[in-house]
Amino acid sequence: MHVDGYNMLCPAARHSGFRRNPGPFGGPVPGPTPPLHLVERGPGGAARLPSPRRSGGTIGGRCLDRKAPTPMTNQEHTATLTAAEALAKRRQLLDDGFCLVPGVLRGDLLDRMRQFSDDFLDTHAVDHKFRYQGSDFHIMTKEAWDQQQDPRRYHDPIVAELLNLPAAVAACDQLGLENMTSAGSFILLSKPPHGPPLYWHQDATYWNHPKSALPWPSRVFLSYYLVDTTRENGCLRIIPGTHRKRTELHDLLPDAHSPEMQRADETHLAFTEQPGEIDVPCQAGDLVIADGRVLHAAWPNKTDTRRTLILAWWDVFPFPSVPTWWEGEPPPEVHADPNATYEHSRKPSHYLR
Ligand SMILES: O=C(O)CCC(=O)C(=O)O
Ligand SMILES: [Fe+2]
Repeated sequence: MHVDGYNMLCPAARHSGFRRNPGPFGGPVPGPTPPLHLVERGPGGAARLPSPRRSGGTIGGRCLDRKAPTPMTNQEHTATLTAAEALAKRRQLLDDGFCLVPGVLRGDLLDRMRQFSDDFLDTHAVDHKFRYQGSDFHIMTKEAWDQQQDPRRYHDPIVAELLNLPAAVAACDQLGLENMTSAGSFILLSKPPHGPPLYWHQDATYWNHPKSALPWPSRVFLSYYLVDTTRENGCLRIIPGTHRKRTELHDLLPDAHSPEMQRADETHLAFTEQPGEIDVPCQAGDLVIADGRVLHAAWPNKTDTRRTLILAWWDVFPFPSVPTWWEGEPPPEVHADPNATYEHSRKPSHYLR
């Protein structure tokens, strides 16, 4: 992929007085983002302003693009959630494990994301094992790629543009998603025309860690479908609440994206309809924010057109931090040793009750 022309904000620039967004992404935001004060009701019903936001989310030491090639005006690109809508969406993310913010990726960048993904998919074959996901291409910022130099991954300047998308930064900020960090990559997941469904799974890999029991997310995926989605072309399905509540299905599913799951055929239980499941149809460019623990799947694509998804993982509320807007006593798990290490596990543990 492209190597030239990547304009990074280098570490030195971080200390050169360049204005950084004090919000969740910690990345630069062109133009002012109007502050939004969410008012929550305290236990006694009293309105309460959130405590001052902690400053300085980072991108994990990874620099992001200093300026987007096409300047964006906040008029066009700042999220338009009202304070009440933002609170409702935060509530939904906590209760159901996901929420949707309409119209976040728009205009020129949406067009260029479509062009980029079509060009990429037209020139890269998909391994058969990824047929249920459609594709699984990891595209990184150049800087993130330089740190890993993984030949199975790619890099392109458009990654930083997407990760820094002002409307997404503003939406996450409005929701109160604090100290978000990204590894500097997104995943290109494209269901081809007449592609199969995606099995039920949850993507959390930290079930041994006490943070997997917390009522707020530790890791979220931010998804943009580049075409409108419906059941017909393979929209997302979710079982609301399963990020925190164990169901029978949890214990019956193979680990997400494991060889066992990839070998299975479509008669496997992971492809069946489930009680409580809902469709999450999207308009192209809507932002889906989902908790990494929630059970989700996708319908098959029965149309002649590719259904492409761009998905980026973000860590949020780094353990053992408590959201500044949290009311009352935080759960006991936040008192676990923050320096302890835990083996990765995709299997829901006793922390899922
Ligand atoms: O294709 C989709 O809609 C969801 C993809 C997904 O959840 C995954 O690949 O882990
Ligand atoms: Fe997933």
